[in-house]
Amino acid sequence: MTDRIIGAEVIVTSPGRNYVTLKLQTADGLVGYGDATVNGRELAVASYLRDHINPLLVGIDPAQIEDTWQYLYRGAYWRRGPITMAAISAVDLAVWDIKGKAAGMPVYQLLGGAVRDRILAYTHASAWELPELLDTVDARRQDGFRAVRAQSGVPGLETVYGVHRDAHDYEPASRGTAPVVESWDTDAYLRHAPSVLTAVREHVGPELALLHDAHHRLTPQQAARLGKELEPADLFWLEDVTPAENQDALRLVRQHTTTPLAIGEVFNTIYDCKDLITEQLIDFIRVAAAHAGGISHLRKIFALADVYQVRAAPHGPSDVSPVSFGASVHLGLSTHNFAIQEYMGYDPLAHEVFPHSWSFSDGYLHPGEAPGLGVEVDEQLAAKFPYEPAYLPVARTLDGAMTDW
Ligand code: GCO
Ligand code: MG
Repeated sequence: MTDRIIGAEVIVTSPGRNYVTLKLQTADGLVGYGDATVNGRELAVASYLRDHINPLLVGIDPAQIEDTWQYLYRGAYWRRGPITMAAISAVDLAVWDIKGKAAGMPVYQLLGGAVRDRILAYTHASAWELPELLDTVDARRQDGFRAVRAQSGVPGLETVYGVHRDAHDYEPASRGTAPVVESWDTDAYLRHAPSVLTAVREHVGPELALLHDAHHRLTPQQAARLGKELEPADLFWLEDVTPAENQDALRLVRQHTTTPLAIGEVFNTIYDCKDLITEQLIDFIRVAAAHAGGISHLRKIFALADVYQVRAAPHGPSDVSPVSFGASVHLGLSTHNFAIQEYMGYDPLAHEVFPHSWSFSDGYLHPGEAPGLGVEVDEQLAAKFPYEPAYLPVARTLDGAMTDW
């Protein structure tokens, strides 16, 4: 029996980049943390929590996780959407954290216990030119990774998603009061990407799991062509080929290629992906614990996916905080159809502000044995890094029209 919630607070901090964290406190002194970060729209979720949710949480029983989720989801009347669902996710993660701490158990134990010893992770390798990209992939393998996402520049373009011209690290959001404008030309990309990925495959040999992200930019026909042309590169997956709103597109893509397809980082409920799963139009579902309703809702999505041999592979960029990243790793250890976890990595300051029991070694992740989610917040340190306005880029085609970033 856990005591009721007596305090709910939002912590906005920027150790390297902005994060929104919900902190819940119980009458018996337990503290639970949840992540509500939506990259480039952070303060909207902070306000949703502060102004509309936190006042409702004081007095509730945090042990009633599912009821709390239903209360916030059904009770809003205005359902779904990234801001609402990020706020619900944060509450869900915080009450799972409290339940684990009250039980003295890591959350993966509450979810049914371990079904594997460790979770395969993939990271990013990016460089503008192919020789540097091959070096970067090699460096990631030296770091222990057995799965790597490769992104390169495109001749004729100044800026491209997933890669900075002069750096081998990639962080999409930039601080400032307006988004950076990137350029895009699908034809130039389609002429170049297959040769780059095939060259990476030749360089690394057959075993390394190789991934690539098209970041929602292609038409169904272009996506089908790319999938087909990438078959010799034997990708682990091709990600987000078409904009997430056009789910019918995946039908056409599927008919033309055996390249495995992954989608879902911008989805926020099971309703965004149920047809993709039940019609077996995708191979991997990439919903994140911070954005799609927390552990409680991800479990439902993954259970549906399991029936159709679709595997779970949550989004794990630097813009989901170490809190929800930890939650994802607990799910990974306890979910049978969990395939792989994206691990883009964090600024060293983020590791300090959010000390965590989860760990990476030899290409694999483990949530650790600390009770709850195993991620704490050093609030004194967090206070030293106040929010800084930052935006994701936008993109325009060469004729100047807005396009999908
Ligand atoms: C990924 C993603 C990210 C997103 C970012 C937006 O696969 O990791 O596409 O790089 O662009 O999370 O905030
Ligand atoms: Mg992606």
